[in-house]
Amino acid sequence: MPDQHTQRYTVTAALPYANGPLHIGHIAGAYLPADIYVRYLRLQGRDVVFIGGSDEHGAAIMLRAKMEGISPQEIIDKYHHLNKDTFERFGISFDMYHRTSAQVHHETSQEFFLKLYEKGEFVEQESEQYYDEKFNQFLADRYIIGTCPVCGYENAYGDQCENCGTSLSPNDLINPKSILSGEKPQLKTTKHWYLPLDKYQPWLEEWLLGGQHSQGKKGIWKTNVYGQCSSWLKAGLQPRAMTRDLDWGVDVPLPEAKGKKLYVWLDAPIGYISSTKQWAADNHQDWEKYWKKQPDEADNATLVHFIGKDNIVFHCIIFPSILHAHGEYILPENVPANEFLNLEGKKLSTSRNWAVWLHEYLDNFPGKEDVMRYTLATILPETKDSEFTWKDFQARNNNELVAILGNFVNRTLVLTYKYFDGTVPEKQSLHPIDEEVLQKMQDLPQQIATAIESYRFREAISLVMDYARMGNKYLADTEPWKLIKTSQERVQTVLNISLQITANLTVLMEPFLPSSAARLRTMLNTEPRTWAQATDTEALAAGHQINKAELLFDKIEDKTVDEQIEKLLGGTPLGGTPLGGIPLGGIPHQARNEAIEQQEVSPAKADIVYEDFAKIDIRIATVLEAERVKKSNKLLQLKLDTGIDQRIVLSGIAKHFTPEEVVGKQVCVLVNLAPRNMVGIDSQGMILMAEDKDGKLVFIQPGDVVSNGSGVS
Ligand code: B3M
Ligand code: ZN
Repeated sequence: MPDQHTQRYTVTAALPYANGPLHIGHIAGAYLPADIYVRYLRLQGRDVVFIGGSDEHGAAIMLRAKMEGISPQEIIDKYHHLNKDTFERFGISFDMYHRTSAQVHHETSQEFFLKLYEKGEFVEQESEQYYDEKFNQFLADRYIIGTCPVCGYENAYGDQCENCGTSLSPNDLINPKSILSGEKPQLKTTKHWYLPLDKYQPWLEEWLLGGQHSQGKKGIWKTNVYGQCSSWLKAGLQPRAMTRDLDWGVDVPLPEAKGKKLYVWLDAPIGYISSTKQWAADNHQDWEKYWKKQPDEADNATLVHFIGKDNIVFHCIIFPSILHAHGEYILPENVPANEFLNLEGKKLSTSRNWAVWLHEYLDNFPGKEDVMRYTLATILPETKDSEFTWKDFQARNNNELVAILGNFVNRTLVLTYKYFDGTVPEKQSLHPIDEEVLQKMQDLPQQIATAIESYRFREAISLVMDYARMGNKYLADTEPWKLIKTSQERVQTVLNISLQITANLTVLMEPFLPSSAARLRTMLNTEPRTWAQATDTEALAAGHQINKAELLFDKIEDKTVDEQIEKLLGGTPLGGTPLGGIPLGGIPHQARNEAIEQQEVSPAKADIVYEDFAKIDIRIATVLEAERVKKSNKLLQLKLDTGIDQRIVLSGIAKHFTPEEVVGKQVCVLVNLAPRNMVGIDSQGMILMAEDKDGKLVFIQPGDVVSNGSGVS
C-alpha cells in the first residue's frame, strides 16, 4: 500500500440534470456527504480530486425545452450557471464543476464508444419503437405517456410510473400517447447498439457478490446499495441499448448512425472523466492517474461515487461494466448511495413545488449556509428515508448550534478576555477533571475519523457536537466564573484547556461547517491545521493573543420558520407549464389542507437511539420559591429542590402563572441541561411543560406525590 499521505482519491457526486434548480433532497442525497468526505480527506493530507458538473443531455431536458418553446441550450445555460453558483455559495468544494455539453466531453464519450465498438463489445440489434408521425421522430421513453398497467394511473411515463414507482417500458403502457402530438404513436423499425450486460453478468457477480478472485462488496458497501445490486443480478441482466433516436445529445460516432445520439446514461458518467480532464488541463495535472489502472496496482486511485438511491444501478452495474469492457480504467471502491429525504411529511417533488430550493434558502438566510449543512448532516438519509421539517431546523439551530457549540465558544472567549485580556493563559498543575478532558480530546477525533471513513456522517457530526458538549460540561463543572474569586491559577488551567478545545474544534468542524470553522479561526487568530493536529493539547500557545468573540450562530425565531412553512404551503410551481399532461397547478387543495392540519401538531422529530434518550436526566422537584425576573416579562425565577440539590431555574411561564401559583408544586425538571445564562442569571435546568395548539401551558406533574429526585423515564 502506498503511504497514507500519498493515497489518491477520485471522488464524484452525481451530475444533476441542468433542467431545474437544486433542492435540499439533492444536497442530502449526494452533495453534502461527498463534500464532508472530501474536506476530511484534504485535512488528512490525501491527494483528492472532487468532481462534479451538469448533466446536460437526456430526454427530460429536451422535453422541457419543447414544452417551453425554447432551445435546450437556453435551459442548460440557465441551470448550469445557477447550480454551479448555488453549490459554491453552499460551500460544496468541487475541484471542477464541468458540463457535458463541453467539447472535451463529447470527444471523451465518443472515444469511449468507439473503443468498445472496435473491441466488438456492442451487439447491434433492430427493434420496433414508437414513432410520432406528425413530429417525424422516434419517441424516447419519457415522450410517451399512457395508463400504468400496475396501478391504473393515466399519466405514467414510458420508463416509469410516478404514481406507484414501477419501472416500465413503453410497450407496457395501456393506450400509449405521444407527448409531442398527443396522438397514438406507431411502431417503426430502428437499429441500436446494445451493451451486453448479460455477458458481463458472471464478472459482475464475482466483483459484487464475491468469488474466487474477489471478496465482493458485502459488508463493505452499504446494505441498501449491496441489496439493490444483488437483486438486479438475481433477476438476470439484459442487454441495454447505448444509443437513442434523439436530436439532443452526443452524436454516435459511426457513419451508419447518422442522427442518433448516445444514451444519456452512457455519456453522463463519462462526464466524471471529462470533467477530470478539464481540471487536469487547467491545473497541470495528469488526469489518467485519477482514472486509469497504474502499472503498480497499489498506486491506483480510490474511486468513490456519491449518489442518490435512484442512480444505484447506473453506478454499480452499468458504468462499471462500461469501464470493465474498456479495460484501462479503475472501478469504484465504494458507492455510498443515500436514500431519500422527505419534507414536512411528504415526498419532495419538483413538479408540485414541494421543496426547499437551495438558492432561495441562501437568499433568505444569508450567512447561514452552515445551519442548513448542520441540519441536513444530522438527518442524512443514510440507511433509510428521513425527513426535514422547518421546526427541526429551528430546533437544531437554537438548541444545538447556538446553545451548545456557540455557547461554549462564546463563554470561553469572553472569559479569556475578561480575566486575561484575550491572551491564552498558561496551564498549571492538572486536576483529575482536566486529565479526563485531555484524554477525551485524544479519543474523539479518532472516533470522528472512523465514522467519516465508514461513510457514517450522521454519527460523525453528532460526535463533533459531543466534543463541544464536553467543553460546555467542563466549564459548567469547573465554574471558572466562581473560581476566579479563589484561584486564578485554576482559572488559567481551565481556560487554557477550553481554548485548546476551541482551537481543535476549528479542525473537527471544518468538514461539516466550513464557514463557521473559518470564522472561529479568525476569532482565535489562528491558521488552518491538519486533522492530525486536532488532538494537539497545545494548539494555542500560552501568551497567544486572540481576537474579540463574535457570535458564531444566532437564534432563529418562530416567525422566520413560520414564514418558510407558509411559503411551502402556498407554493406555486416553477415554470408553471404542464409537463407531460400532468397539471402543475400548485398543490391540490386536499394536500394543502392535510399539510395545514399537520402543522397544528408539530411534526415528529427525527428518530433517536436509546443511548440518546439515556443521556437525558429528568427528575421530580418541588418549587420552593418563585419570583418575577426584573428584566423580563416572560421569565419566572424558581428555586427548586431536585432531591440532588437546591438550584435556580428560569422558566418562561410568567405570562401564564403568578409566582404564588407555582410555589409548592411538584414539577418535572431536566437536571442535566448545561447551565444557560439568561438576563444575567444562570439557569440550571429546564421545567417540562405541555403546550397545546392554542399556546396554553400546563405543568407536567406526577399523579401522586413522590420524593424529590425521583427519576422520570
Ligand atoms: N443526471 C440523474 C439525476 O440527476 C443524473 C445523474 C447522472 S450521474 C452521472 O438524478
Ligand atoms: Zn403505476
